[in-house]
Amino acid sequence: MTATNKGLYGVVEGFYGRPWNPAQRRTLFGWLHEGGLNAYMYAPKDDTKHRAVWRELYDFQELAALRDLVRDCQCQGLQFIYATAPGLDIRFTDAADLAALQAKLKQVRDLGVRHFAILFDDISPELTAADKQRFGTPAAAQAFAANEVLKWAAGGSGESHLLFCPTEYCGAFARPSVAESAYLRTLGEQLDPKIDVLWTGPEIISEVMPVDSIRELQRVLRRKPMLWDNLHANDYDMRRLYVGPYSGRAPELPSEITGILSNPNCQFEANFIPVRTLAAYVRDPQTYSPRAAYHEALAAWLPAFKSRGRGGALTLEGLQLAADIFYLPTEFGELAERYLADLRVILHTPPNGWGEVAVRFEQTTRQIAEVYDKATELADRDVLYALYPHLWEIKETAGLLGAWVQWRRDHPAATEAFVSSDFRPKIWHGGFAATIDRWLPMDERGRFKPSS
Ligand code: GDL
Repeated sequence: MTATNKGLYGVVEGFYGRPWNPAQRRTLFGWLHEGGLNAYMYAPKDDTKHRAVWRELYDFQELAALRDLVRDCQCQGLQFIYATAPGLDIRFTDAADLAALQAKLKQVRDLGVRHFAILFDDISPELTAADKQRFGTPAAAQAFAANEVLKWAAGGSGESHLLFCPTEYCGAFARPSVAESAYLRTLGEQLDPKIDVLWTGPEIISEVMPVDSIRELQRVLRRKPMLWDNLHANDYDMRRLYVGPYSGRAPELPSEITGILSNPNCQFEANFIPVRTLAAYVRDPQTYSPRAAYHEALAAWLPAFKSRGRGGALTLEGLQLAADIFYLPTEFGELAERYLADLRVILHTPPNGWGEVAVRFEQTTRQIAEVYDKATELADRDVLYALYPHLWEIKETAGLLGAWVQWRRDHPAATEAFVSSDFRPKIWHGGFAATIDRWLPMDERGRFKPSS
């Protein structure tokens, strides 16, 4: 039996920003099906009816669109999980609010959905005076609402399933710690044991998911958690993109959890490798190798880069170079690592000591520019547009580095700094956040100190 037989494994559309469109979701369902994954959770933060105005019912047209989505999902043999996020302003003692929640879920239940989720992430868990009087704590109030939802979701038939996202949804949020959190303990005691609890790991973005930390959580929650995995999420910094492999999750992890829902890049088309490698991990966690799965996925992704131009298609090596640059939140792929290592040598050595390093560095610099040029000729414009700002940025950066290396070669004894009209102050990496980065830079240990 594979891990997938035992739980829900797939993707949660759970990021901030523009939700995916129906065609993108259909493509996703194909990827999930092909990889042997089995679940999709609908939870786009900025779909107003999911969160901001969760009480509002779907109109006729919206329901028709949702019906199509559920059908497309289920046709691929996947579980469609519908999530609602009422936490911003729900009043737990208000019968009208509970009725609104029930009516909304009934609309979706009538479309054939049997898997639901209620999310309380990213809210301030303050209770109203009335809620406080009745429930005492946010955990008790949320558990009450979730237990009610579980009953409604079952309808008459008794067949349904509920996921719950807590407000303390990662180790870093648990107060004072996972083991001692009164909030998590109350959930463990009061949530119906059939309800699955979502967890993002030690952090919101967890590079690793230590099995011991999951076992500790199980004891408090009195159940195995389900992972909401933000490894490839990029909504928190739109300058980043993550096309590296699923990694940092041990072979023993699947037996300690009830599933994994990956919340990946906002740019849908960038998620081919994240989804494919997640599938490889889930199929066989024992033999899973992130780098091997990554190479397999790169080769499988290459056909999406067919060219319409005369410059010829992107090569596998070119694709790998770009993907190694946009790899994982705290890791570069090997070609990017090598490029950066070469750059450090070049920055800190006089040109007469560069040797082969500079030859290799300049070749890679040219390759980066070429990747951008070839990408602009892509037949699939959706793939291009998903990657565009990122490819532009590396092309421009390579341009700067190429110009600097040339200048350094031509001025080996220079004491003054390199200045180029191609890179003007306030235009090159200008703007609000970049200005703050310069005034209050963060060092490698996370310390902020004003620059002089
Ligand atoms: C979060 C949000 C999620 C967001 C992610 C990455 C959860 C449970 N909630 O905190 O919507 O996409 O971080 O920024 O992860």
